[in-house]
Amino acid sequence: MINLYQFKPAFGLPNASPFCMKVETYLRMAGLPYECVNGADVRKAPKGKLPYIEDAGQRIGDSGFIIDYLVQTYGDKLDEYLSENQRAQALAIRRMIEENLYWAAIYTRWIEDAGFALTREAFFDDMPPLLKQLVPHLARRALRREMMGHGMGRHSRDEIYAIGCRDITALSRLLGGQRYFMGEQPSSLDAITYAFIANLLWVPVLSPLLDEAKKHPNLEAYCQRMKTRYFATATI
Ligand SMILES: N[C@@H](CCC(=O)N[C@@H](CS)C(=O)NCC(=O)O)C(=O)O
Repeated sequence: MINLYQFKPAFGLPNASPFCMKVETYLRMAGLPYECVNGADVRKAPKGKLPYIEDAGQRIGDSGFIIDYLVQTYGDKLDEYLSENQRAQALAIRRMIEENLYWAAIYTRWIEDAGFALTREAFFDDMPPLLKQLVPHLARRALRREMMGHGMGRHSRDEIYAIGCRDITALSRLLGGQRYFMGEQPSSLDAITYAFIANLLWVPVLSPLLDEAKKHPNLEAYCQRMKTRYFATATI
């Protein structure tokens, strides 16, 4: 059995970490049996971040390496039909989402005061009182530093939202009227696009990113399609 170590579910989503939700979505799409270990300890993760998995005595960190491992071990159930060119396009879309849009989303949840109030409640509500006072602020400070290191944190609020909104518009154009991002058939890219778009659209954190996502009805319809197809049996 594959064990998926992740944060506890929040905001009514399978996971409020899009990287954790990406791996769970992939496991469901590929039809691989798994169990979630919610509320996992980040300090025990091989790369100091969640998600990670344990399978056949191995621990693998990083959502991308996890999917590589699953493909090598259990076969490429989702992407067999993709051409080399489509694989290259999927990689470019993935990088835009994970390495750029993600940081604009982090700004809405962790740096903006209103977003931070909701994030704090969602992630840390069950901590003992003293830790609940301290840990969210330490996490916020760490993310502020990471955002500076990445470069996104050096931009103004307006610039960050302009950058993020462009990515959302691009995603809507790339999807167009297709059922899935690579066409009429799902691919592993959909585990990423679904996890990240749902984490913008279906989270109560208000921001220009949410406003932009709502302007593109194909994104909402797409998330509903993915949820119905892969999470119909889930409690969340
Ligand atoms: N490249 C990693 C990114 C994972 C990641 O950023 N995880 C965040 C949550 S979304 C995390 O664990 N943060 C906790 C920390 O940095 O202490 C992946 O693809 O899994």
